[in-house]
Amino acid sequence: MDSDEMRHFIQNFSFDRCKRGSQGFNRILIQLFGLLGNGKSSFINTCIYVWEDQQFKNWAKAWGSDGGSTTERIPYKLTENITLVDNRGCAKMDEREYGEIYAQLGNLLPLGKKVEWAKEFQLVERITRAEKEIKSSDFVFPVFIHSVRNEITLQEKEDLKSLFHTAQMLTGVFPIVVLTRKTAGSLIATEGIFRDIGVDRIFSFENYTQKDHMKTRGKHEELLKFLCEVIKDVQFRVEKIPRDPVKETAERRKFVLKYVHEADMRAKQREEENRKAKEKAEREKILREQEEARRKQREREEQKLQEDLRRKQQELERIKEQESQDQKAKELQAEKEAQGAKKPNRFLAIFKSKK
Ligand SMILES: Nc1nc2c(ncn2[C@@H]2O[C@H](COP(=O)(O)OP(=O)(O)O)[C@@H](O)[C@H]2O)c(=O)[nH]1
Ligand SMILES: [Mg+2]
Repeated sequence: MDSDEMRHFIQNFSFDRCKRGSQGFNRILIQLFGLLGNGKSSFINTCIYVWEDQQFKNWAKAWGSDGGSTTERIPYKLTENITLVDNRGCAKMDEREYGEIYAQLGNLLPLGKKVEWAKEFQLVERITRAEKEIKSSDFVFPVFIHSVRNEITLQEKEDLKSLFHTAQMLTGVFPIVVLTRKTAGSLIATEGIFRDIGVDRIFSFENYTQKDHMKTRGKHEELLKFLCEVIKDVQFRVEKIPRDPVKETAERRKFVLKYVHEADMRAKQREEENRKAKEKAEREKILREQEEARRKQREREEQKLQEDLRRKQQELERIKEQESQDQKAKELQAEKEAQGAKKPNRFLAIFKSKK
């Protein structure tokens, strides 16, 4: 198909024209997901720019600190039957964030509602409250957005694998991957990682941005190809398999609520374990400090004892020295006296001679 044919194909897609009829569906929601800053909003801008063929605008409020959005799930209508859905995105991937992603992929959270609403309630409550607003006539198509600039670790690869399989279970579609910033890292290596995970449809883009929105045929065609691929996949899924959107939505809700509940329990258990570990570490620290204080006290007492001993020895040596000096003095005295007794008495000798 050339560009015009692709445009025609996209513009004219409608569930009513599918072989089995609409079966209760009336639009495709292309639900973007992925970590914050990977180019979701910019990809929406690119889609609108290519599709509407008008002046570039930052429609999806890309490059804001929180993705620029104040809305939980923001819909951008592309055609009567195709809507793109952006979201705030999360900064990390953990079980709680997965709950949010599953709720979005399951189309269980309202579209176009301000985030303030979401802040007040836990996810389970938000899902329950949104129940009446959710249209089961939406066919959710998951598209994972990843920037080639961000390398994927082995652990992240494992996490993504399970995320993608759950996405497939929830929506019936294995996610398509859109790589953004395709020249900012190794495109081949990144594609390889996603292929390992099981992704077989990968599109790569250099998004149109405020700085660089010079139109190129390559980007335009790639984007139209992407939209055609989504439509063909949706057609396949509704033509080959009989569907019951109302029942499917109820099942998705059940699955996500169960997941969120179990993830909450696991998180609480982890928090409890962390609290206990912290307490244990605190107790051990106190014991170590007490032991250290006792050791220092023993050291001080030992030092004092040594000092006393040393002083006493000195005293003893001084006494011994004194005694030995006294002894010497006595001996000297005795010697002197002994010598005095041996000398002849001079006066007695004179007296004897005169006689
Ligand atoms: N050069 C380039 N910049 C991009 C591309 N995609 C996104 N960006 C930039 O990356 C930043 C985050 O993009 P944004 O669309 O807000 O990400 P989000 O948080 O996933 O919605 C912005 O500064 C965008 O201009 C791309 O393909 N090429
Ligand atoms: Mg964003």
